[in-house]
Amino acid sequence: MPNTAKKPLVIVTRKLPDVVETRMRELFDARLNVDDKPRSQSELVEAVKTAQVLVPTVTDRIDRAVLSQSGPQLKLVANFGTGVDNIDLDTARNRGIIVTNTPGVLTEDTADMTMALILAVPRRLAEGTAYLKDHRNEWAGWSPTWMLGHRIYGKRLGIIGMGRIGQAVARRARAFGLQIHYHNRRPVAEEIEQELEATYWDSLDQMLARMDIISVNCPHTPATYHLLSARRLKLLKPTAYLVNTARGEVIDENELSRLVETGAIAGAGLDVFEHEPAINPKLLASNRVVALPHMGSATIEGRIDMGEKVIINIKTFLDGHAPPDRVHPAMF
Ligand code: 8YV
Repeated sequence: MPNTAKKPLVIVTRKLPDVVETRMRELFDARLNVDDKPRSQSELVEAVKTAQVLVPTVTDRIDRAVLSQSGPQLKLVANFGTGVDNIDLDTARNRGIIVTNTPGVLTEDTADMTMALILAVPRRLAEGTAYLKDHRNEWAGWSPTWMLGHRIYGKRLGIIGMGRIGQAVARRARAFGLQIHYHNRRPVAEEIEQELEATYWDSLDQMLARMDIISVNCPHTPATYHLLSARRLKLLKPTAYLVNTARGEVIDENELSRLVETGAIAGAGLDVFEHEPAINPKLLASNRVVALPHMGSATIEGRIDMGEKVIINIKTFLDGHAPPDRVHPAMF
């Protein structure tokens, strides 16, 4: 007998990898976004009025205004992404809507990109590439004193947020001879500290003032919004580099732009921005900044794994079980 049961309506806000979309079509009544045009707030409202499951991403603001108009059929918001700062978790909980995310599968890719920025900024990678492209016929060849950057071996790396990604960054950084320091809500397990030879700083202020490179790897939550405030950014050494592959909102971008422009810090490697996709023009104008368009998890393998996680969360939930990646507001 063919299965004639009506498939659940799952609305996906952005284009996902083909294999993920194909599987979603098989399992669900999947409304996809094949031309990948970001949904407006009113389109998101329309979606939550009809969908049983909504699959948003970082570019969708699933805020109170949207969620408070959801119909009673909306039971699950299965985010395609690990960060859930795009979703109002309290409103979701109050309306009995479960939220899931995709942790774990983008850890290594994001840590790779963080390491790439830790190398790229002090060693002036982007500047060197841009020089060759823009001055193809002018390069006079090697010079002992030209394009000098700074050594990272032996320097102090301060990681803010020692979760999965922070630890994966620390493992890589150790292989490059960096000394690992970190600030976290609480110290990590002793065996992890020992493995990473990591030093815990209870005081973020004190850590900031003593590091050569700072890497932001914590989620954006109300508690971490502008954690690197104007006051704290001023604590950085003038020789320090700042790398952010987490969320732009953790740093006061205006103040950072000012410090970079005036040379009050040595440089920044940024994959995320406070008002994405807008970027403070001072950052883009500076040679001291390597800027990337939010590419931390941008590998085809990572995005397929994220899609697979979304499907497992939806399927498990629809089958009446607890989805593996349920997000509780208290987690953040
Ligand atoms: C994702 C990310 O690509 O998962 C996250 O939290 O920052 C990114 O790497 C994006 O969020 C997709 O929603």
